[in-house]
Amino acid sequence: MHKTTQSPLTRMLLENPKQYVSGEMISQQLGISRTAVWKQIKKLESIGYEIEAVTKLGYRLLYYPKAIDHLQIEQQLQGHRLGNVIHHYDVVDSTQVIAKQLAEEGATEGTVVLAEQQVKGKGRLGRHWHSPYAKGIWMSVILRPQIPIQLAPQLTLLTAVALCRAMRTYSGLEIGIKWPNDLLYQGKKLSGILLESSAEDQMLKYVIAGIGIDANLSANDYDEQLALKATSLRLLMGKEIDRTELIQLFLTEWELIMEIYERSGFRPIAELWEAHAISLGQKLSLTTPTETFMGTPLRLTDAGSIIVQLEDGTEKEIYSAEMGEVTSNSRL
Ligand code: BTX
Repeated sequence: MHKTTQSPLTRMLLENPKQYVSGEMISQQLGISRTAVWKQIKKLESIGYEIEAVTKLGYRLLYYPKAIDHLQIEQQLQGHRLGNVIHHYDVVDSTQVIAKQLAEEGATEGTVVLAEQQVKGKGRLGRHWHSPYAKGIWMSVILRPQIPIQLAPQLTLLTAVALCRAMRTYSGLEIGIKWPNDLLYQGKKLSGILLESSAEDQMLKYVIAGIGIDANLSANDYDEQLALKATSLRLLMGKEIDRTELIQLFLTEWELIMEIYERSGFRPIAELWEAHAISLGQKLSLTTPTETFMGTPLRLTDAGSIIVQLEDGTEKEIYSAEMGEVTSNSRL
């Protein structure tokens, strides 16, 4: 479970916000060597603190992460379907693995697993999900939907709709969905969704919905490669994101969208999805497990696949593909 660190060094930096505290002063007050001070600074940086070091001036605290208050979320969501049991870890391999284990042990629907850091965060198709300490929302939620396995893609789209709406409400930014489940702002990825399911007799037994949100990552938290294609809400909004509030907002929105789905089926969800989509009506490249071709995604089907218009005008149904860059911005 998560604990907040309050070392004597943290207190010194916190007591002098926005000011430089010299290495010598820290070393004298704490009775440790300058090298030991530097090592402690590095340790703080590894748990999400952002500290500027300037020769002759010393260290200045630029940012420190506020912990997620999972008890507050649990309290607020008592009686709700999602989020009234939260397991909050410090550092884990992947929240997906822990949630799967809990699901196998019979954990109820809506159980949430949160971690401050993931060292083996999972993306789709074996890709890695970068999950630095205390900077994002890295969570997995156990769902127990009573639907046949072939409808699982609908859940991914439903989750993307709920997440997109919650992030739009929180940020006021026109965040959009790129099929099937990337949330982007001006071409940069802010969030990823990974659904893993277990089935029995063609019915879903449980689904582990993994949600990664780049809430408070700074530019330094991305390597060169990722900086080209990813960004965080904090970078876009210029202020710290309250992770507790955003998680609560998302879980509430998600529950609402699930109720619409159960009451009225997938059509209203597909309409919401299309209204938030940024990949419809744009010509782009599509890479399926077997080929890459150009096409213009037109609409969602009720199975959660997408109808793409090919260059010769014919239409093709796509179940799984990576969408490339938009090559023409002429919407149909
Ligand atoms: P995806 O396969 O669509 O996206 C993975 C790709 O996204 C990577 O190859 C990389 O290019 C890029 N990427 C990696 N990390 C980040 C990041 N932090 N921000 C933006 N882009 C990134 C999407 O997979 C599904 C991700 C689900 C992550 C959650 S976190 C909680 C849960 N636990 C877990 O292990 N995975 C899920």
